[in-house]
Amino acid sequence: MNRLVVVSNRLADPRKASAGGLAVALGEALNSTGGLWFGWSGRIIEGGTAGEGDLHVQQAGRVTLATVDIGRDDHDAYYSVYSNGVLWPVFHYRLDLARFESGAIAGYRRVNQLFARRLQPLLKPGDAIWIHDYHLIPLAAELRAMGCGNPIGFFLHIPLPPPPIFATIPEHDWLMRSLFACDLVGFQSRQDLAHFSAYVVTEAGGRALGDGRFEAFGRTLRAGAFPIGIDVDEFARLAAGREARETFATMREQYARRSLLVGVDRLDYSKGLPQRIKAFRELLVNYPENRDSATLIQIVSPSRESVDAYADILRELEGLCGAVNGDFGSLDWMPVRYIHRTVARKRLPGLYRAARVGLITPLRDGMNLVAKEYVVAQDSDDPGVLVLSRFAGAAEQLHEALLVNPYDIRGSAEAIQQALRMPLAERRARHAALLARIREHDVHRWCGDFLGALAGDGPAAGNA
Ligand code: GDG
Repeated sequence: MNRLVVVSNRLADPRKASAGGLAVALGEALNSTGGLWFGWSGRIIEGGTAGEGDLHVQQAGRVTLATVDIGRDDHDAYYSVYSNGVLWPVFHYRLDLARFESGAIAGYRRVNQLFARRLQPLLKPGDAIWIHDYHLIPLAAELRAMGCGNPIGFFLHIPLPPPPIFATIPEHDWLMRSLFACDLVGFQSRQDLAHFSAYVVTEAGGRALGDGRFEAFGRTLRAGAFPIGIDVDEFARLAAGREARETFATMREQYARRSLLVGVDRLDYSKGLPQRIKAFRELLVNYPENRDSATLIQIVSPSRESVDAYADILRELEGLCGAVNGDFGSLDWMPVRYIHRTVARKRLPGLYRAARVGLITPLRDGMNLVAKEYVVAQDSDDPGVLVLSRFAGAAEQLHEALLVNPYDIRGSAEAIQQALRMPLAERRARHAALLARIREHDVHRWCGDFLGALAGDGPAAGNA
């Protein structure tokens, strides 16, 4: 197999277990080809020159890690304003939160050009290039403009909205045209793929040629749904480890008389956190038998704190949790334990396993890996129940979860009640079906399917 070159905004050292399943899977694919992983170094140069940044190259086993510094102004425009202030909210259907500031697009483009300029000299003929996510949509086009003829694939980790929403971005035409510089474009779900297809036909005047092939802007590419998975064996190993078992034992002891519900999310307005707290409150109101019993542990790991909308959601969440605890709590029962901190990865499976219900209710999510981790961490003989938003990409695969509309507070509370009361036989049957599908579509399959399609020997469509 040809050498693989992965490009993403951030890198992880694939040798470290804390890196998580995605980094491990990409690391394996890179390792097997002696590959190159390229991205931002994480370093911001105060007062740096626009469009400039030093390159650092280091070896991690057989994998070469190449990273670039970014100047302060470029970083603000590329990362905070355009990627996370325009693309992230619009792609998650949140036009109300988008900051369409003219000017930021220039910084976004400058950083993509800088990446292309630093990457191009490192490329060899025959390298397969795999670009990840919304920070780097124009990168393939910038590489092509420098004469790069290598196969290029792009995978979008977040949802692709339908054309009328996507077209609110002033530069939507340029973004899509840039994407057509790729040979293969991958999405998380069939719904995202359908939105891409609709855009090509209705906005770009292009054609769906069938068999995952699309023609627009004078080019042809292949596009498909490649639902990302987790590294099931790695996560099962973590679940069997000392830290996870300790966490499980502590939780079970502390909540022996109670039913635990768990939510684990990055702090983000796409994750439906206020709606989740409201649904939990509704449960306590409508089903009083859960008072002094049901306890929600909500882990919110800090994220993108420099972006204003994230500070707002944090304040709203703190207010809602405080009100539930104030209105319903007693001397020895706090209904919501809200923790705004990152929990060690080795402890997560123990927390998941101790919880009778996993509450994963984003308003919109590309996939949502926490849903899959929750299922894998369960005891098959006495598993908990997954309550999952129908608007997470994972819902296309995880039919046996209790699927909810997170905007429907009352309906979500009903589903939580159903989960808490679900008989053992039904829990086991649902869990077995979910686990089998998560295992079948794990992160290695995702990686293999995408790279197979890029090499031209696999279908361009996923098969969730
Ligand atoms: C994007 C897309 C898509 C969370 N809190 C803690 C922690 N986590 C870990 C989870 C999980 C990961 O972070 C989160 O992954 P998600 O998939 O849920 O969400 P995003 O971060 O938004 O990821 C998403 C994904 O890309 C992959 O394509 O599924 O739709 O938005 O692994 O376990 N890990 C630790 N402590 C925490 O407190 N250690």
